[in-house]
Amino acid sequence: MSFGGRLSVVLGLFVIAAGFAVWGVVGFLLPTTPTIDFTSAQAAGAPVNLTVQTVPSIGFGSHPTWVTYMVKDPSGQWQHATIWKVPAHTRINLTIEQYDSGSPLRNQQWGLVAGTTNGVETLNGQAIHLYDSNSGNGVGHTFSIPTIGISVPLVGISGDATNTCSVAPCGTHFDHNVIKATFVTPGPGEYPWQCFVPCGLGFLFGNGGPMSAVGYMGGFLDVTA
Ligand SMILES: [Cu+2]
Repeated sequence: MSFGGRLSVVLGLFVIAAGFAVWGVVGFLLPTTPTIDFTSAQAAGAPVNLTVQTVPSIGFGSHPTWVTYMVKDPSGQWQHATIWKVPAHTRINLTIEQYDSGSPLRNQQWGLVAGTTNGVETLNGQAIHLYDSNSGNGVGHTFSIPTIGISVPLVGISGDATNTCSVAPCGTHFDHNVIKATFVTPGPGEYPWQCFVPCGLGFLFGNGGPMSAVGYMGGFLDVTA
C-alpha cells in the first residue's frame, strides 16, 4: 500500500475513534431520567399509591413545549421522572391527573381499559370499561404497560377549557380529569410503559419528540422482589 493509502487508513480509523469518544462523552453528559423508589414507602405487602399527572407542556428544561408525565414521589414532591421502582406482586393504587385535552383516537382499541382490577378505571368517580373517543372530549393519552396487558385511557379535558395548565407540576386548581385504577404488579423485571396516543405535536405523525423519549411519554416500571 502506498504511503497515501496508509495515511488514509490511519486518518479514517482516527475519525472513527474520535466519533466513538464524542458519542460516549455526550451520552454520559446528557441528562437521564432519575428513578423514583416506591419500594420502601410503605410496609412490605401494603399497596403502593402511585400518583402521576399528564401535562400539555412541561414548561421548563430543554424541551419546555413537550407534553409529559410527572410523578409524585413518596415524600409528596412532583418529579419529572418516568422510571418507577415498585415491589412485585403488590397492588398499585394508580391516580392520574390529566390536564391535557383529547381527540378521537386513531385506533379505538386504545379506548379500552385493560389489565386493571375488574377491567375498569374511574373517570372523575364514574367507572368505565370503554371510552368512545368520538364522543365527549376524546382521549389525550394512555397509560399502557403492553407486556402485562395493562392500558388505561386518559380522557381529555374540554378543548374549550380556558383554565389550562402550561407549566408542570400542575396544581389541581387547573382544569383536569382524575382517572383512577388499581392493578397488581407482576414478578420482578423491567416493564416498559408508554402512551399510545401519538401526542408528539409538531413531529411526524405525532410519534417523535416526547413520544419517543424516556422521561416524557414513556418509562419503565422497575419491579423488584
Ligand atoms: Cu401521550
